[in-house]
Amino acid sequence: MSIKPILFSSWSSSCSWRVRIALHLKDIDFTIKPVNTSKGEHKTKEFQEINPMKHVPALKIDGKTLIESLAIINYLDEAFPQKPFLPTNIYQRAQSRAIADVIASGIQPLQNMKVLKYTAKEGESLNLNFARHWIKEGFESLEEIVSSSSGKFCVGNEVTIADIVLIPQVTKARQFKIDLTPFPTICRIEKDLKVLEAFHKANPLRQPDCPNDLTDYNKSFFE
Ligand SMILES: N[C@@H](CCC(=O)N[C@@H](CS)C(=O)NCC(=O)O)C(=O)O
Repeated sequence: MSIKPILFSSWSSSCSWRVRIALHLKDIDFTIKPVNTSKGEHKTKEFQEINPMKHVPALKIDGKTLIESLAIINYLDEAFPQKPFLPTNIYQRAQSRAIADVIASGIQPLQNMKVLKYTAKEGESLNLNFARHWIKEGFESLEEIVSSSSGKFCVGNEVTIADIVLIPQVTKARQFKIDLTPFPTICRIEKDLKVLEAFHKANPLRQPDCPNDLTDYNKSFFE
């Protein structure tokens, strides 16, 4: 890898956050190119050439542009096999992928800004109840799944792709004001992951595009 990878990322986007965690876990030095989704920078013609889906993240690496956070994470795992994101046991590999998919396909798309704008009722800017409903339901399933798969982390005692995807989603749940007390296993795993260096570095509060006028209340979701 001759040129530093460039990550098109938005500080508070959960999907960008996943890729930042993965890059840090692999000790890859990268540059962040902030994309301000609140200002619609992901919808410009210029950005559409990078990601036709008009989503962050995207990663320029090895002379190519990659899109879709899970595909990017899997690319990184294949290109940099040290500290793998999947266990060696094939059943646990399937469990790790399943947890990542439950969040990436079953929860996050239903809280995405464009969905909440599109489903908003008259007088609302975002349909927050829609997001809350699906996050809560998703977490009920997720708690059951991780209760049987987890050791210290989501699957056994090593960090896997499931943990990479879990952390940003737990914060999103908090931002959407979901009561997390019915999900003790998820909360325990979150606590153990947050202290790891890669997770600390990838935190939205430590990103170059994190606004410097965030209130303590808004900061508290990420701490
Ligand atoms: N499946 C995609 C989803 C990406 C995605 O939804 N990104 C959000 C931020 S987390 C986004 O760019 N949303 C823009 C919008 O809703 O307009 C991935 O995993 O990369």
